[in-house]
Amino acid sequence: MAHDEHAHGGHELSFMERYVFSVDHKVIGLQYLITSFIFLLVGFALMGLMRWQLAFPGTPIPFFGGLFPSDLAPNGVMSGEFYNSLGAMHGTIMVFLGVVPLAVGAYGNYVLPLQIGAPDMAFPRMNMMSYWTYLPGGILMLASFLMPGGAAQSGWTSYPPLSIINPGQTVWLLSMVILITSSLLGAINFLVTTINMRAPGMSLWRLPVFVWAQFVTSVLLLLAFPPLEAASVLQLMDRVFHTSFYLPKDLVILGQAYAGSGGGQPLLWQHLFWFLAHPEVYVLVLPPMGIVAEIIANNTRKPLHGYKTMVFSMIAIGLMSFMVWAHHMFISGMSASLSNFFLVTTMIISVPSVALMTCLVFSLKGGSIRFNVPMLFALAFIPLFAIGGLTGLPLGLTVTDIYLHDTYYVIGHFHFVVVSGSIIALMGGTYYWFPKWYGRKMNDTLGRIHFWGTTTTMVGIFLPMLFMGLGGASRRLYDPTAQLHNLPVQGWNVVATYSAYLLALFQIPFIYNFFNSMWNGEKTPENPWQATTLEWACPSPPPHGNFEKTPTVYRGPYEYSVPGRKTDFWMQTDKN
Ligand code: HEM
Ligand SMILES: [Cu+2]
Repeated sequence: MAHDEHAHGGHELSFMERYVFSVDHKVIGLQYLITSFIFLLVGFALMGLMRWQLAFPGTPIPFFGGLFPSDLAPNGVMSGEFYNSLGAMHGTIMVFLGVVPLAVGAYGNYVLPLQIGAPDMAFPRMNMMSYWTYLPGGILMLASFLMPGGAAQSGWTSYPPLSIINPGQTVWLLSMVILITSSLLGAINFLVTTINMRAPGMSLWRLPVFVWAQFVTSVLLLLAFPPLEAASVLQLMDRVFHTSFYLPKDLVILGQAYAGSGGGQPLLWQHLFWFLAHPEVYVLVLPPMGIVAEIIANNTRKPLHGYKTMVFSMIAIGLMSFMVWAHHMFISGMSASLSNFFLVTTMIISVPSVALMTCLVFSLKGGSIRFNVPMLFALAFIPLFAIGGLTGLPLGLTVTDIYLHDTYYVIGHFHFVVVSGSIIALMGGTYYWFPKWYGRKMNDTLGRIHFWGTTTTMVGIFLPMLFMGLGGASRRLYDPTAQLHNLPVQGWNVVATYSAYLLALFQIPFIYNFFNSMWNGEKTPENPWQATTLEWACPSPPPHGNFEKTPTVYRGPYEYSVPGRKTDFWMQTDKN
């Protein structure tokens, strides 16, 4: 309270200033957390509908089928157009409204200023603006379902000329421009905060891996998003003002010559899109890796193996991620020398990625591991994410990609990365930092049920996708049984669908646990995990301004089990 008053010119904060239009990074972090969890649920629900159609094509959607307008789902049976909208919106919502805002907006916002010993972000008002552009952008994206013809239908990649046809695409593009603006505001803030706001003694080599991960991520967002923002504006012009940036001459749509077309380049969009979207993959992955590193150091009770290797690997990944984008376009038509270039850069970027994973594995060696709930998630991340990463290699090799491109193998590959990789790590992060957010612990038994249920059902969803893809099943198909070549693997679609519904059930204990523990969880002290980093050197939850007085940092982030010390952890703020 005392802090609030002097920080805000001596007046009491109203409810609105405190919880709605707050400039406090912790409140904004929690706003991002709740909002992005809700969007994740929405994205998941859309996918739940699609999964029904994939497993049992042509049969009415149970329970909900009757709720949809008859043009979208006549007699409760999903139409092809509706399927396409669900697919495009699932991908878009999960990536841009779910995982990135959760990884960066929520965890970054809450934890980064604490870990560097800062009272807040460098630009608190800009931080608030970032959230308040994200939320309307997200709502607008959802509202696009109300457009005539429904929401966008050309995948989260929105390739023209297909994307130019559908009115929902206009709203998709508008909302993307708003969301990108929000991300840029956040990225600048994170960079300036990390550079300028570190506590005395917090040199770069004393930053926790999580901070480094957020830093590299912010550089990626800052450099990769503007081209897509510009590209989206151009596509918007094609749609609304009938320019022709992406439309070739003599385009014929549904048997009719398309009046607006002429002289444009569909491939231009693909390049601009993937110039963002490949770095975006690392945006989805680096912060979760940072979380896993924090949890592993804390629960093996020993320093991370290869801290500097991890940091240099992340920087290398950051730089290289701008040189690999066209591996998504091997079969869009490019010369052999160009595709070889992108093949080679893709193989090179996998080296630092493997280095990161290797450091995490070696960090386990010789530790006396505490198998608490956050650690279970961190441990599961390693093999599951590795499946995601390694299945990417055949997609980066031109020869094998010709076969695998646009099959369910691709869907399996990147879902191992973003679901059983990123999301698993982010869930672990919730259990890990919850005591800091609310001064209470989440229930352990419910956490374990959630963990085992989630990890096993995830494998049950995504492993079948790899099998189906290897069998040749194409992605983005409304009715997989309409093609003979899909029939032999159709059974796997049923397995994946039931696993997905089970996965949904196993989120109930998590949601209950989260909200129940906010009020009824076991009370915890300031540093319940006996961790070393700065966020554990202030009260839980931290007051406005975070630290009672500016902390001084004396040592690196992971001084666990230092010989000769009474306790097995040595906080960064402890002088001796
Ligand atoms: C348990 C959770 C999830 C399940 C069961 C699931 C399932 C699916 C399925 C079945 C498709 C393929 C649709 C088709 O080919 O027609 C798909 C596409 C996609 N998913 Fe997910 N998904 C999940 C979570 C996520 C998450 C967390 C992300 C991103 C962070 C994500 C991103 C995407 C993207 C980008 C596409 C491609 C959409 C397109 O074709 O343009 N998904 N998902
Ligand atoms: Cu890529």
